[in-house]
This record gives sequence, structure tokens and C-alpha cells, in this order.
Amino acid sequence: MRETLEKIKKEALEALSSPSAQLEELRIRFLGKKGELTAVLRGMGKLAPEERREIGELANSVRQQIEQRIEMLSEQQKAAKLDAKLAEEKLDVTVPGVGVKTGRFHPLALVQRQLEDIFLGMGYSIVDGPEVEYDYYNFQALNIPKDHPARDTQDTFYITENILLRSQTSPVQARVMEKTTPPIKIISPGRVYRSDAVDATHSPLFHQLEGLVIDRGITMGDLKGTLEMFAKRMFGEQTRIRFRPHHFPFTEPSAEVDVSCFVCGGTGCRLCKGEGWIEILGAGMVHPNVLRNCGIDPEEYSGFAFGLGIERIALLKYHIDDMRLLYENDIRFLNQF
Ligand code: 2NM
Repeated sequence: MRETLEKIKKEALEALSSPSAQLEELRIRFLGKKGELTAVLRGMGKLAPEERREIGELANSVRQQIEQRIEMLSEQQKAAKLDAKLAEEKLDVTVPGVGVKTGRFHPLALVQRQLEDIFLGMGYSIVDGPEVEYDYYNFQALNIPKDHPARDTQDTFYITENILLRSQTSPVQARVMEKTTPPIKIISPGRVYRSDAVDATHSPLFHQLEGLVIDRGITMGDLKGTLEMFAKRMFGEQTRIRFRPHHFPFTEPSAEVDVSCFVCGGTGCRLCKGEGWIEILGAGMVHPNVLRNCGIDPEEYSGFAFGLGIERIALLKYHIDDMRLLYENDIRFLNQF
């Protein structure tokens, strides 16, 4: 038995003399439950008590030496592995870094945000609504019945006879009026749709921002003051506005609103086509029929509304001559804003 132990020890230490020894394999072979050393210890019951102590001590010493050797090699192997990894992953901190490509806002988003900021600053709330809308909210509630000629200029895409893609954001405002007791002071920016052919100034999908104010005693003076303040914030303090009579079915009276040219100041230039004025908005006092349709008593309340095209403002502001550039998403174009 002593010889067996000595032999195990010799073999084990020999196997464990190589720095790259398979430690787990050897641990199982010599020290495992079915290992060689364990087999010897199992056989010890048959020995005389004297011998048993001596062999026991020897077996323990062999076990300890093997364990220590495995432990030591294991530490060495771990360290060698780490060294190799560090050598392989050598990092040159002097190599120039890869620049981070940051995104930026689309010119339409820039204009929409600027518009929103101006009206938020005047106490308006921003309201959203569905782009797939009922004919009722898009037209009928807004004083445009089924066979009204105004439907021709706002021809849109129909899902069914009574469901369509909204041709303006006014249906959002009709919905707000229907469920709110005034005062109301909102803007509704968003996508709108018209069945128009694409060219430099038309697109079947574009963006609008409309505003609505309703309270007791709201007058055309409030509308003019509001739009004048808006024009100065948007185009500069020197900007003047002018109202030209117009017709919209949902407002009475109605007007088209011009701002003095922010390039030439009104003397006439290429941007304003020599006019000195640039058309920016439609506006008016909300028609009593619209108020009534939406459950608001026109004897008690009055209000104004206005609407503008976000594309139109973006084209003017950034001197872009073709609306299609806004939708192509060519990075060389977008990087200029
Ligand atoms: C415009 C021009 C004039 C308008 C009217 C309404 C509502 F819902 F109150 F009837 N919202 N927006 C309006 C009025 C829109 O866009 C050129």
C-alpha cells in the first residue's frame, strides 16, 4: 500500500510538472471520488490499526502535496492566460478616435418647433388628433356640407364614404370645441392630405399648424394683435402684417394675412416677387354655424382661428425653391440646416 501511495505521488507530481498540465483532468484522476488515491483510502479498512495510522498519514500527505501542486499550477495558468490576453489586446491610445455622427432636426421639424415655441409662449396648448378622420369632423362640422364647392379645393383621399385622410387640422379643433367649455386656446400642428399632384409647391402630404381661441368677447382685434405678435417673433421685430378680405366656409369674416417681406423689408425683391408682402396665413372669426355644430352658443362666445402651411414657411425661411427637397431626405440637403 505504501508503494502504491508512493507510485501515485510520483505519477501525480510528474504529470503536474508541466506548466500546461490539464489540471481538472488530473484532479479527477488522482483525487476524485473514483480516483486512484480514493481507491487506496477505501482499502484501508482491511489494515491493522498500527499500519492504518501510518498509511493514513502518508495518504493525507500525498493528497496535500497533489492539492498544493494543482493549486499552484492553477494560479500560474490563470496568470499566464491573463498575460496572453493583455498582450493580444494591446491598445494604442494615440490612434485618432472615430468621430460621432450626430443627427439633426429636419427643416420642417425646426419650423414646427419654432412655431410651437412662439404659441406656447402666448399661453396656447398643443393638441393632436387623428389623421384618419370622419368626413363629419373634417368637413360637415366646419360648415362644409356634402356638396359644398369648398370640397373641390380640399379634395382628399377617402377610406370609405364617411372616413378620409384629414385635409386640414381643423377637425382636431372641432373635436376640442365639442368636448370643452371655453375658454379654449389651442394650436394643432400635424400632417394633412390633399389629392394634389406633386410639383415644386404641392404635395399630397404636407403639414399645417392651426390655432383656435374661443372665449367671451373675443374680437377681430384680438386676432390682429395675436398674428402681429406672432409675425414679429417669427420674422423679426420690424415685420408688419396686412389683412386682405377672403372667404373660408368656417370663418366669417375671413382674411388672408401677409407679412412684410423679411428679406427686403417691403421695398420689393426676388423673394416677395417685387410685392413687398408675402402671404403666410389664413384666418378669421369662427363662423357661428361652426360654434353651434360643436355645442358652443355663439350668443355667449366668439373666437378666432388661423391656419398656416409649415412647408411654405420652411421654403421661405431657408430660401428653398422646391418643396420636393423636403421629402427626399438627401443627407447633403439635410446637413445644411
Ligand atoms: C385656416 C384659415 C381660417 C380654421 C378654422 C377652424 C375652426 F375649427 F375653428 F373652425 N380651425 N382653423 C381656419 C380658419 C383655418 O387655415 C388656412
